[in-house]
Amino acid sequence: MFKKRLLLSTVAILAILLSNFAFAASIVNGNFNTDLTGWDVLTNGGSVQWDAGSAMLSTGSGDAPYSSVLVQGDDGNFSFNNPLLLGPGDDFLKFDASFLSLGADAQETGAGLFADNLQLWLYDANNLGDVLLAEIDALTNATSFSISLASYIGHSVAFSFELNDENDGLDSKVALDNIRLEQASINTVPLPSTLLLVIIGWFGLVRNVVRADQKVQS
Ligand SMILES: [Ca+2]
Ligand SMILES: [Ca+2]
Repeated sequence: MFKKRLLLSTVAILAILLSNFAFAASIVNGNFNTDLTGWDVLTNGGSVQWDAGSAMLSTGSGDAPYSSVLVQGDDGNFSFNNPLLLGPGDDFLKFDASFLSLGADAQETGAGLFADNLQLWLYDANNLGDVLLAEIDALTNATSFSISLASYIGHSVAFSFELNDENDGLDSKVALDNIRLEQASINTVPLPSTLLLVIIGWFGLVRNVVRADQKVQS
């Protein structure tokens, strides 16, 4: 009897542990070690290619919004076949982005008000609101970026990196790498009170089983 209760309580603890830690999402192939597996690509005058362990987005001749797009969680057509469900621990989206100029584009007049730029969009699979998480000018010197996702836990989303080719007279490219979801701090996750109570009860059952065995043996 005691052993049966012990087994049931152990199963309950495992279920609670899994329910608390199984919901964090993860970016598939965010380090682009060998290819662009896990990502969908769309281009409109630009290009997206795997290059030496990163994803290389480039603008092309003329200017076009969203000249090259790399997206995960959606195929680019908002069908959301494989959205990322953000859960506890998905506190930040972090990535590296290194920009390089491709020089003058003779098809651009340079009359535009904006430089080529990379936009990072969060698209919500359930129409709870799409969000422009970041807009990074191609002339920036920064290479590492961290975006808080605290407001979007529980949402099913797609992340879309979109390189815009503005009429600035130039073409640009950006190497994306190390795209990942990170927890704010791995040392500050409190144990839910219900889980603590179950663990305490489990130790009580173990003690009773040991005592019962000792009685049988004596
Ligand atoms: Ca261009
Ligand atoms: Ca341009």
